[in-house]
Amino acid sequence: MTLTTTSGSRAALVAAAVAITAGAVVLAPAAADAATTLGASAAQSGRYFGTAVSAGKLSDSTYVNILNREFDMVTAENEMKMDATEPNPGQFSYGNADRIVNHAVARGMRVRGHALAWHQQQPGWMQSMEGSALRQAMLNHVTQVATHYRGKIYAWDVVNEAFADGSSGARRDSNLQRTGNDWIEAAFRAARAADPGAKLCYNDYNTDDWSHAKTQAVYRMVQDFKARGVPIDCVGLQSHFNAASPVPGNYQTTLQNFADLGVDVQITELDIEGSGSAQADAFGRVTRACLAVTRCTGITVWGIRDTDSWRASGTPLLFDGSGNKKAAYTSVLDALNGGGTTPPDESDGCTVAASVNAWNTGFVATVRVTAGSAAINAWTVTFALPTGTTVTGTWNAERSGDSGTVQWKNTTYNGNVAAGQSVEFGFQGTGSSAGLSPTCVSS
Ligand code: 9MR
Repeated sequence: MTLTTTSGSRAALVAAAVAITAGAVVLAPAAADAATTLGASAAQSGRYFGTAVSAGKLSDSTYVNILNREFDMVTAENEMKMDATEPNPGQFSYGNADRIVNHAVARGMRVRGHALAWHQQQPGWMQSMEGSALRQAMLNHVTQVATHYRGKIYAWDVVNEAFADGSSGARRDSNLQRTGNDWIEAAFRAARAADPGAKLCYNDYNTDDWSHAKTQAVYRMVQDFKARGVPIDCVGLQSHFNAASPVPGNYQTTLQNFADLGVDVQITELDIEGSGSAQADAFGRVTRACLAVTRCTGITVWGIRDTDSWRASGTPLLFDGSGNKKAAYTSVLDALNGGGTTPPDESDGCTVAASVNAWNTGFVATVRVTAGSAAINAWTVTFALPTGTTVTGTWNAERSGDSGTVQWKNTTYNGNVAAGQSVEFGFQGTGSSAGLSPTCVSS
């Protein structure tokens, strides 16, 4: 079987006999029709625009005015977490969370639930638990809280931040993880049983860059859940960005690759430290990346004014401390209204396409790297290979690894590629070539 695909972005999806979801076509409304709020402009393409909300600020009129005017989705910033909702074992406390939900529902806004199970912000009594008693307490918590809010939640962050940072690709060590590797799927099954109408999401940070081990690890878990019928509907990318962790050039690729697993993708806690046009450009890029991915269903920013932020000194939000719209706000609004330009680093750089000749025990892949609108000097192509697949040979590239996440870099003679031109390399492998989704990064 030979199958070739290309994509218009840095990555191409290559799949043998697997349907490929195309990117969304975003129709730009005529200028006269452009919506004037974040929620209304997102709604033009069927998406939502949300914010984290603190119950304690619902008496602040500036805050509430912006909330009611701009947003059509809310997330309780802290009020639905385990410590807030179950301060004592089996004794549930919903006062502050209910205030947020009631505020939203009364105004036709929807609610993202955050979060049913997490290693942080556990109540004291749970922090000291381990083993089967903790597993039972966690499942009871998921069941009780999801049942209390049954029918009122658009999407639940069922499990939050369960993977380790760094290059291990491992689960994060925690008391919940030590109850057994199946704790995440157990939480999802309990949530589905309690509220069958809510979308069930896995939510994490540092999962924005497609080449990061943590991103790959979450991708594999979602792929595995879908394959085994574990109920999962969405992946939340928190997307907390700053100078040390900027919006990656392959962000749209990451969104698309998760979406291609058959889940919705949501940007769940967006904030970008900075100011002025640099910050505005970054917010615009994130917004356009979501708009370009059909199953990226909405964006939530992690607070309203800079002064409401968990990292206020980085001024990472869309409104200043006085509630004025920042350049970042205008950039997001323009993007939602179909304006703005393609992010430069999505049209520069490289794209990758592969054709696969497969037989029952192995395959040969011929991989084509194409430079974008500018020449490139070096390229790296990453494949996340299926479990059990091993690379046995490579030509015209330098390879690291032979299974799992494998990278091919240019050799001394094929790193320089003129704008719009291509080079080819190839590899041979044993095992399955199904579902391959290579990405390309260049410099
Ligand atoms: O913004 C939240 C802050 O008020 C809390 O003190 C903090 C406690 O862990 O949690 C913050 O929200 C986090 C969210 O729940 C999960 N992703 C990271 C967010 C920022 O830390």
